[in-house]
Amino acid sequence: MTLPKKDNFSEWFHEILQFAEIMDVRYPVKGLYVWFPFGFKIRQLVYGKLREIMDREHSEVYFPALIPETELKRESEHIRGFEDEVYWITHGGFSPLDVKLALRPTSETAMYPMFKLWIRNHADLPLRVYQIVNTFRYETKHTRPLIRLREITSFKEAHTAHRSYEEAEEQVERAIRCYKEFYDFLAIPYMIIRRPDWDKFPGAVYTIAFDTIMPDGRTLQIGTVHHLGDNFARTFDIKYEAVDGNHYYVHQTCYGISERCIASLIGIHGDDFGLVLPFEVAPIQIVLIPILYKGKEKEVLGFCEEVIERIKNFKYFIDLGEERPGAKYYRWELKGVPIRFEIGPREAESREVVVSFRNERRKFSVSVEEINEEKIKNWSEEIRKRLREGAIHSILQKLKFINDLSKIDEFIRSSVVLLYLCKEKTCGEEIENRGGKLLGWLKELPDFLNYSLEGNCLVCGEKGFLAVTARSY
Ligand code: A5A
Ligand code: MG
Repeated sequence: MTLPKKDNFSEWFHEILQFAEIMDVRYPVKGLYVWFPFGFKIRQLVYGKLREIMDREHSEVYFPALIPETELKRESEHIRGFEDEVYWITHGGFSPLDVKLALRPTSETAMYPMFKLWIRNHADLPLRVYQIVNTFRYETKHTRPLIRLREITSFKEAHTAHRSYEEAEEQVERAIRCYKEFYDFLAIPYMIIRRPDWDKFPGAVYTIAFDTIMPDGRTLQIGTVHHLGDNFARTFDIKYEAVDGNHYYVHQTCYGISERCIASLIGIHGDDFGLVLPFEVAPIQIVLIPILYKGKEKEVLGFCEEVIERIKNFKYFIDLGEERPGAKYYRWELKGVPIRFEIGPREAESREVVVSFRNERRKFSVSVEEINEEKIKNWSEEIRKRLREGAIHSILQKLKFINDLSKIDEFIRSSVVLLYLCKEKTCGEEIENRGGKLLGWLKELPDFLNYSLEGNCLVCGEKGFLAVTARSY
């Protein structure tokens, strides 16, 4: 059994989840998968960072997984968007329920009836909460582990309420900053794209998405931020008493990230040898491989102890197993351990360590005296920087800027296409009819692109903005 080459991305992605023990895909319900212990540790580390970021300005809550049909159906656009994806609970034992219960596809309609009770006057605002829960969507497109699930196991959803449309808009910006920090931490490059009006979240005024590009050239939406205006407030009658004594509807936002963040982490950084992880989210950060020769064990192991003393504040593992060093290298590379120390008699003698970075598979030696916490933290930063550079390099190869309508057919099916487009639906359709999906308009320019955000619409020639089309997951 060997891992398929990453060029064959779909197969590689599927196999690596099993090989590296991230997800077990053998669970007998379509679209549901099992986290292995190793995969779950990565999840814990990744979501630990997400929690750290959210906890600065949000309070964590927990709302029930079941939503009464009466609440779910109150916001008409929202339910129209989700009705074909909802799982229903109709019975308790043998008794039919008076009110059917939905398994939450997302939690607006679970939370907002309670927001009505929680929010009394302006002092209760802004309200900012989040939860990390499972949600259920009866997806009809091809399901895939970590990418399109019917039980999303790691749905981080934040919900906020504010005094005005403008304050909610300011929250949209804050949410974007949170998600930037999170994905920069993971060294995942992204485009921040405002979705077309006809493709926004059901019930939202507008939707801004984070999209990344996977190695097969398809884009993956790895997070979304929605301005809800007062749409849900009107439906759920969420009002506050202002300083002037009048009652006004709140304005809301919500934003979410799922385990797609881990799909992008694995898919974008991994290689033919397996997982490649940023140092901070690796369950094992440094592995020591002692190379033991008869008669030299004591020197080598003694020297290893000395090295361990210097890295004990990190997650390290010394592999004392019986296998050959090569077999150990292979296993820990598969698991994405970012840093490997090889320590044999020669190293013990010269008081040096052979260091190998997983991302570059390049070896160099350092003297033991140089190994300390600061050094490792520098290495960690260096690894993150290189991972991001590598990811950008491969993303740029999949992007194609087009300024001539006649060229579009050549690239629209094979590349992520950048082009100028106005906001008219007819112009968007003209492009989509040629085979790509319009993701929307770049809200800001990523640091890896160098184009003007404005130009003439390629279809009608009127004022347009830098748009992106793609084949997407
Ligand atoms: N309440 C808001 C936050 C919401 O539900 N937004 S959303 O529908 O866009 O979902 C948030 C994010 O979850 C998406 O951006 C996408 O990255 C992820 N997501 C959506 N459906 C998914 C699925 N079936 N499997 C995995 N991730 C999914
Ligand atoms: Mg959907």
